[in-house]
Amino acid sequence: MDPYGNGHVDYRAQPRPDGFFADARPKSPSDLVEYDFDTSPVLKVPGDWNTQRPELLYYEGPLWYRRRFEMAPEPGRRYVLHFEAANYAAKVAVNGVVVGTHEGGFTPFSFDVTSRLRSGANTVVVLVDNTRRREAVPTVMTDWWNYGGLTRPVRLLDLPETFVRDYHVQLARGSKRTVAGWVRLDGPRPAQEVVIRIPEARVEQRVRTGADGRVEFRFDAALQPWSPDAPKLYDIEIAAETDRVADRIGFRTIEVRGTDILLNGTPVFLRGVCAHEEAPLRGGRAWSLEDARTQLGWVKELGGNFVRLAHYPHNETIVREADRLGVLVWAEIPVYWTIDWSDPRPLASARQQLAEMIGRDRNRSSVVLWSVANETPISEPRNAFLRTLIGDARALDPTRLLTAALQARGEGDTHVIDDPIGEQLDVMGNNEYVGWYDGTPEKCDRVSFRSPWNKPLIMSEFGADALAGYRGPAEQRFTEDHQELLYRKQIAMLKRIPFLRGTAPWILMDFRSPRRPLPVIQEGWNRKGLISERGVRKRAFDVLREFYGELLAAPATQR
Ligand code: GCB
Repeated sequence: MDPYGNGHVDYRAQPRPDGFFADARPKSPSDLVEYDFDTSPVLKVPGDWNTQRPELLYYEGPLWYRRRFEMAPEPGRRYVLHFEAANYAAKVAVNGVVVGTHEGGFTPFSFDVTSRLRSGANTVVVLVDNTRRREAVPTVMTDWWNYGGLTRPVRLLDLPETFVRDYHVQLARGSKRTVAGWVRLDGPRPAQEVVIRIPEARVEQRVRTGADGRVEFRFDAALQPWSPDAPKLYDIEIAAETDRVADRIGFRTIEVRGTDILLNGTPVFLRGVCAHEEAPLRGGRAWSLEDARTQLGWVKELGGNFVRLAHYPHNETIVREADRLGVLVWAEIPVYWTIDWSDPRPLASARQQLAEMIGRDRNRSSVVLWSVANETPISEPRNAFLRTLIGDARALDPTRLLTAALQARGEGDTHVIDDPIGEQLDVMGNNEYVGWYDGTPEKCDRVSFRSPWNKPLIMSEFGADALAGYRGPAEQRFTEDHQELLYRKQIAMLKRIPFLRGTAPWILMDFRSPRRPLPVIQEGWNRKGLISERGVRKRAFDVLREFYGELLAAPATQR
């Protein structure tokens, strides 16, 4: 832990060329070296630092990681150091030389370290800094824990000199049988023959990359569509001359027609719930397959077919597990609340995070919605900011639907969803807390929603805090009984919205938030979970499950 950044700036606050990146040890008894990784505390990677040591629970600042390893790099190979995420800013050195930096806490990045590795002992030093900053995305104000560190796996990839850098294999927009995509090779032999194979569908497509390493392709195939009912995945192989990669990919279409969302051409209602990336039971940032299975298992137990992975890109494991289990995903970037819209730095960061999220998950059939923002206050600079993100998302991925969690404008008991950004989106998301921040649960009996945009609406948040096990009269806030009443009233209200095509109440599980100090009840936790952080289901869980059971039984609903 290095709260004053002593490892990279000196006492005049000037950069230190001899900083901790050198991983030095005293060469003689008289040598002054005021740090020592060998005897420093040990942290597990992957994992946030906050939940690993009590003194790190609230820590926000620079922290250093060092890892030594032995290897024998082979000539003609490429070595890439790959981070699935580091929150928030990371600076990486290999054998004392800085190889790169990255900002943004929830998306992957990598550095080619081929020329830096040696035969024998190697050292990697990573400075991770989760200081909240005005110009960062998210900015200083959120309602979640600022878990710091190497929160997801880090790998050293051993690759051929020319390797498959990236690929896109999905159905062409609106088509049920035309697969459209591209492959990109990286390395000194960019022009190669590439074979795309889907053995189960008898696909073997040969293409040639150009001098830029890229090739686009299109072919027809008879493919069983992926859906929550039948999450069919196909083994795919992309075989270039010097490298081959394997993946499991599902094929489905997702479109909007009027106020309907069409999955594989059939209207679907998204029976969902929001989730933070917080580990059930053990606490801290989630990253493992077990975490993903617990969370998605709960979504399934609710009778759900949809999850909103709020408020930033979650780990790739849960998205892949959603592919496998058949759960539709809303994925979002942390453009949240109070970004400084006129500062070019947050815009650049948001664009980068959006591109990195789409780049990672573009082949996941579970992901049907990209969301560009949450509860951002309307203004011309904000609208321009979001329009830029929407333009980027459409250019990067023309196959998926775009949304954002908006906030309606109250006209008495009528809530009007007319945020100008709604016009640019395919699906409107709307967060509302009628009965919690906005009146008492009875208010739900009176409220109605309308919108000038003829588009589907997902109620992307609603809910109430309740402490698991706290019982009392239904008007007593924070009791399970109050939360239960609110869910009943909310559901009755939601059923009256003719253009409603999905619901994602806030939230699956209680999560840590420094904004929630209420003693006894909150103790640093946002208690709007349907399940406590210890896995206890609250009464509202059953209310939502009943509602989703009813929807499942309704003939027009696709499961
Ligand atoms: C919201 C936010 C969410 C908060 C939630 C709450 O509107 O989008 O991040 O945690 O309300 O509990 O207040």
